[in-house]
Amino acid sequence: MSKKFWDEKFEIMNDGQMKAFQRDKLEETLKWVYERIPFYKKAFDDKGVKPSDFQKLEDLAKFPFTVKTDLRDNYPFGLCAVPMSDVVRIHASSGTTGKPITGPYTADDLDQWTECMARGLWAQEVRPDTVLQNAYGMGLFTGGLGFLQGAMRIGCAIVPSGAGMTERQIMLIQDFGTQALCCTPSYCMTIIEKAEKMGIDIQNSTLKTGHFGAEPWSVEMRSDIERRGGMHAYEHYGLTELMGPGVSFTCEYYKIHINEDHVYPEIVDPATLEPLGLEEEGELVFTAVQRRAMPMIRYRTRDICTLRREKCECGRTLITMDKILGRSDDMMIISGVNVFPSQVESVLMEFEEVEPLYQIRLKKKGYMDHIEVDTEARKEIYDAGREKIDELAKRISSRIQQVIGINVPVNIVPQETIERSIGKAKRIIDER
Ligand code: DLL
Repeated sequence: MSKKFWDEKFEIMNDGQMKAFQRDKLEETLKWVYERIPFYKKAFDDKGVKPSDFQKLEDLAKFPFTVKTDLRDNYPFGLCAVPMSDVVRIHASSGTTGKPITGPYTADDLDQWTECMARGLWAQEVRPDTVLQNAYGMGLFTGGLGFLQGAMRIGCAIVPSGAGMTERQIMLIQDFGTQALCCTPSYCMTIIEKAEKMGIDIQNSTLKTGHFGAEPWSVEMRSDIERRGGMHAYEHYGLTELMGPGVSFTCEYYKIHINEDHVYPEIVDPATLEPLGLEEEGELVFTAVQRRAMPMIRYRTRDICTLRREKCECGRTLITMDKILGRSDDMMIISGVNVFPSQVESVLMEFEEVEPLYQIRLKKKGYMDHIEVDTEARKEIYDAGREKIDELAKRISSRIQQVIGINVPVNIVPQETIERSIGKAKRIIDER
């Protein structure tokens, strides 16, 4: 019988032992960055803290935060603590503007990351005999190689298809008997839609599991992928600054467990930066517990989330996080209401008549922001004519009003108008 946990020692470690482990490693890490990275030395000194002020986990709150602009200001390797001779890989996030964020790894960092990925995939039914198709972008993006490494460690039969060429992805699934599919959830939707159009019964294909991440997606989207794709839709979360995917993963009960022996999580109020407690919603902040090339200290992710410490039926004791609500940068304030694209997505997905495709157009009306939602309907709706289309748009709009509390015009745009994603979907079009 195969083992239940990939790494029993850490995955079911008791709270006291985990805290002691984190404390010891964080103490080393704080010292490591203070002695090696001028940026951290200055930041700690400016705040009047020394690594020796860290005695217990709560003391971490005394230390300064790190933000994305710190990485930009120190581009490319100003926050790297080791010489290039100790660096074995450099990833980077594409970044929408300006220079990318760099992610250097030592051989040991790479090994830790690989272990985190293997842990997650193992929890998601992946085994050595699994045929795993990796359709994340291969290259600088951490998704492709992160999943490759984890799957290699387990010993899967890996199909490194990379992102895009959707018809070929479908052919590979059929011909190679792919059981596990790794890609963004929006790309999985693109694959499912394409297969349905090609008349292929993807629901009854060999696919058993999906390993999705890199962008926010609603629970409703997950159910839709499971139903139409005939697979369990699991999740991975992470970011380039911390290692890439592998920060957390869902178990079979859809609880998102954080690899807290590698990344120490906190939640803070994004406005006051005061620490918040368990079960309170705020910004996720992570500190690298044992990385060596570029260990981030109290890194503000901008991701809005809630942490929970509750018993999970899977047996893992690793702390859990809720699904990411969205990025604080993607939060829109419409008529005084805070709105994330994922909330709009949840409402849209209640409607069987619409395709899981949408874009939010952010506009200015006088001094106020307002939004419109574009989505596509199922073929039957277009076939039924204008009246049916208008009636559907009205129903969705009134449901958004009911659930989110704002008035949002909904446009059912012609078929194939909304760009199909092969990676991270672009949900907001800023037309202000
Ligand atoms: O997206 C790493 C990754 C690759 C994670 C593959 C999972 C799977 P970045 O490109 O640096 O790294 O983007 C990181 O993406 O701060 C979140 O805003 C968002 N994100 C990542 N995973 C999720 C998720 C990778 N499961 C940024 N749910 C993060 C919601 C996610 N948002």
